[in-house]
Amino acid sequence: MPYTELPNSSFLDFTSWRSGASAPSGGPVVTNFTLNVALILDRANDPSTLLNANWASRQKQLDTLNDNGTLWSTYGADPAKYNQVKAELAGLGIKTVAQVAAEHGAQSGYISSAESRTIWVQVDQTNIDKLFGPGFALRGADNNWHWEGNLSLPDGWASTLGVKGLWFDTTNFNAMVPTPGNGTLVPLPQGWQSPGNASTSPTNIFPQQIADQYYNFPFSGDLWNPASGMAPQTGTIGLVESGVGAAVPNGSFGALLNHYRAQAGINTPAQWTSIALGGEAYPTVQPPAFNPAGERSLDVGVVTTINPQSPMVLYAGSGTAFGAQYDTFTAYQSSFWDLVNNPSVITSSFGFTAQVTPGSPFYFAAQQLFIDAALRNITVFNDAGDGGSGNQNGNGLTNVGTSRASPYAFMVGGTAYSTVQSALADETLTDVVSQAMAHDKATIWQLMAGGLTAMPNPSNVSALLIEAVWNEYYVTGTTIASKANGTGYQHNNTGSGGVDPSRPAPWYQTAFGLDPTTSDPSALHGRGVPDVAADAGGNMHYLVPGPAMTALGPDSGTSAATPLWAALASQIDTIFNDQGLPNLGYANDLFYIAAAIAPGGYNDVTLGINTSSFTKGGIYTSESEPITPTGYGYHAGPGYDLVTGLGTPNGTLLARAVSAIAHKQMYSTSPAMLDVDGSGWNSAADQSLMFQTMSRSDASVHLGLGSGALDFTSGASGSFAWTMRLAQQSLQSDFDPNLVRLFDKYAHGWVGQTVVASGDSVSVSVDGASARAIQGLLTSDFGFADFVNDIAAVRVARPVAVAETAGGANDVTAIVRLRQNGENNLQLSFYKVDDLAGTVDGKRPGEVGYEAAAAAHAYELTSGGRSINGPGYGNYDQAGILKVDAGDIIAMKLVNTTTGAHYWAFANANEQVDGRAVGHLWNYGLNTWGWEDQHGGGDHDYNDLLVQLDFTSSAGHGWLI
Ligand SMILES: [Ca+2]
Ligand SMILES: [Ca+2]
Ligand SMILES: [Ca+2]
Repeated sequence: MPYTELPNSSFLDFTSWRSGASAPSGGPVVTNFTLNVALILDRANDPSTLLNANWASRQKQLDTLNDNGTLWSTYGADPAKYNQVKAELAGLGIKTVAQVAAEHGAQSGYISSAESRTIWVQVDQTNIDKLFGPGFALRGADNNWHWEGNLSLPDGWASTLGVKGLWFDTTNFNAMVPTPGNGTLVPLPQGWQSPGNASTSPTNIFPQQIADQYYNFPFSGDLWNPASGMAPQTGTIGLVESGVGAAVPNGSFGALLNHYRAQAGINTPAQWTSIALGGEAYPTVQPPAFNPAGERSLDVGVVTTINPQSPMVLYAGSGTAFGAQYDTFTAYQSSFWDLVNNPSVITSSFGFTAQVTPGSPFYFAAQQLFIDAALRNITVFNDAGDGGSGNQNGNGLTNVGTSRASPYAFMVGGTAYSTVQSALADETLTDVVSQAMAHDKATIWQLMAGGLTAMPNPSNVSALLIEAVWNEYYVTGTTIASKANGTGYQHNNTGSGGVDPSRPAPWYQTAFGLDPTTSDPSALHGRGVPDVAADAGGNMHYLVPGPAMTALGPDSGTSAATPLWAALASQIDTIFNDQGLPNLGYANDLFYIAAAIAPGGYNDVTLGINTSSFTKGGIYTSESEPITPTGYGYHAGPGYDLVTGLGTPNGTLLARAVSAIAHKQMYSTSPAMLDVDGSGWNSAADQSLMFQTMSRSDASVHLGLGSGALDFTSGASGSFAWTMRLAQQSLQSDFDPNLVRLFDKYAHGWVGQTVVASGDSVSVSVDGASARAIQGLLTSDFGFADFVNDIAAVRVARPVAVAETAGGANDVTAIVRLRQNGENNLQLSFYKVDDLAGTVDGKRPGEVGYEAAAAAHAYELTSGGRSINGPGYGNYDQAGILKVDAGDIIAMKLVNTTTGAHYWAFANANEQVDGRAVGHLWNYGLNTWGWEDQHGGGDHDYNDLLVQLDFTSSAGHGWLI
């Protein structure tokens, strides 16, 4: 039989992309082995159009395909081709692993089906050349095999039958790097390599305390505690636990799990099951060797305490029966294709062959694996890894695990969370702590972006102070050794993160304005990793069971951050279902849109690095081996960064944001603010638009609006002019009024406003230089877009809210959140307008009779009457607007009852100063605005009364109110 060579299928293509190692050659032929191989077929149809549609459209398409029963005949393998490959395998005398197992009256732990496009087969020394071509042989020593050249397959298998992917279930194909390598030494500073991980008083608490107290998860208190009878039934979470499953050396896993839950205050039994058809086993390894059982116990501990009502399914993968070696690929497949338990969320802290060459059959296998999860509507969380910028791969470059960095999975990085108590005992935080305790404004400003909600105070020991990159590397002389475990660059001490140059940045990163580029000399572009992050050790650890599910102790790693995020996604699924929405499924784009329109949903990590690139050989020592640090890495910074992604969660604010986005995509037909075409942005409606200017110095703003223009000069923004993140954070009831008042009276620039016609072009330039709406595609659906150049940012925004209600329902209660940062007495009312220009009963804003028309259409409030009083200087209050219908356009009016002045959201209804109508409103993102309560714009701080309208949280049980 003739064979065809597969391009890019060398041993190094499977194990060692970008390693710089020479291809292995020679060595004895392995003469006695069993190897299980996955043959992976192409899909019958290309799912790109479905996957590239927005979230709601994907959900609708999947719903239709599932209802028709055609999802897998469309996007699985062509059954005829699949069966043809099986027939030809039989002709070659190659058995599937399922056949081998059946001969023993058993089932294997593998997934083989036309839907999964996978056929797991077994070969040995007698027939491996029938699969991979005449003369093919495995070579090498025990446990360290290789092959020479490329693989081949029988003619037509790749080209006609679509066998495009291959994977191996073996631990005998190992990654290679040159020894010694030729990296250029970049000497390391002595001591701690990154701040915020050195506390002598770390916080060790149960995972649900971390989720509740520090990440504000939606289900806490009675909604968390199963004994209350009020805790919602959260969905099934799948845990990838390759090989180990639920194995324990002594006792029963279930009893030990329930004992741990009781220690954590959960007095109901866990629901759990283990899927391990090929067996599960308790490994015997000595620290610091990686113990998969410890990983398992960490995952289980985090999930079962944060979501005590979520059934857990542990996936051991192929196990060890019938030649299996429980490669994590097999455990992922078990979890994605579990049609019995149907987990809606999967978490994996287990990796597989990381450095896989793009364009290889191995890359195809891994890439398509995660598309299966997206098509099964499963949300996948993968740990970014614990090896820093080098990802424990000694090629001298920065690396991420390319095989698992799917755009259809969330990659989770690691931070180190410091309470006040931990920070006070951390020598690397001395400066920031003393500045914070002295209430230094610049320091507190940065800490608030990181989620600080209480004024720093040495006696408030358990409050958040700062969250930094998780990085426990410590250098003494030329020895790199974590103080906790003595290990260095080749072990688990800092969050991995960087750029996956094997694939382009996904559209949601590009639309977010990112162009992730490796910091090593190759400067390659690609997918940024991670997407999100959470506490992974350093100054805060998770109290979880040990490897044997017995001794309670602190543990950490991105392996802890990942199940924490999975638990949050499961809570959001529960809320979505309660609000009539489907599960999140593949939802990375929703979470990037949330970051663009509702950044208060994330704590921005801005401190720390993950540098750990290296080559083998040299004068430094890591794990008793000589290495050469090469100094390439990534640092946290404002906004998205390549160590902590979008940041760590403010779970409740994030859930509110993704709920609003999901309902909007699913049910709203109202126009975006701006549309984009080849020539630029255009107004998508007749509408009143505000033009808010933020700049470091005076700026001349020129707006091109159709055939007209609007020009104005804006003053410099104050150092602490409010950001949309702070405005949204301040609209939490427990946000400290002292923080609010500390940052009062910092001016914004000028806000211009005019009515723009549908179809009019909208362009912005500042000081003669054009500005780009970098995130406009993500934000314009939600009523604003920021045009940015080197000089200034001009936010184009609507002054009104469009009621995009849950399920598109009428007659709902909209939640109103208020925070006051003005000293006068204020009163706010809401009224329904007829169009986006603010017209009421034919009266335009500022026309005679407008005030009476607006009053006639004022909404009734849950607090009684048709206006609500400001809560007082620094304070918070919450109310509801009654009888809001889907699509209502809602405008606001502010009365300063101290001065008697009335202000409108439409500048031309307000006073004029120097011939210019004064804008009194400022947009702070998703249905959030701030008022300026003084004549002429006063101090221009636009935070005298912050107002947020929330149209979806009252749906269902109202868990997000
Ligand atoms: Ca950041
Ligand atoms: Ca003011
Ligand atoms: Ca103010």
